Amino acid sequence: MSFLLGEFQLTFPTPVIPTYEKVSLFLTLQTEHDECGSGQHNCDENAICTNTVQGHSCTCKPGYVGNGTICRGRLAV
Ligand SMILES: [Ca+2]
Repeated sequence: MSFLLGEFQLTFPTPVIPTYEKVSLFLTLQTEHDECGSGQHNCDENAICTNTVQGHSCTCKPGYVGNGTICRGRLAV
């Protein structure tokens, strides 16, 4: 038995035993948003946004340094 929720696929063994952990994970994924796809992120324009469960992460693109929220170009040597 499996559910397909956007980019997530949940596969449960059959028969499904809806433990608290599984139900909790299911609800978490149902309320998950793709901040990167919807533009609701705070990544620098020179950062790569990666969607994660209940959040997102920002990583500066190659050639830029920073914490993801602020990325500055690195001077070529
Ligand atoms: Ca997210």
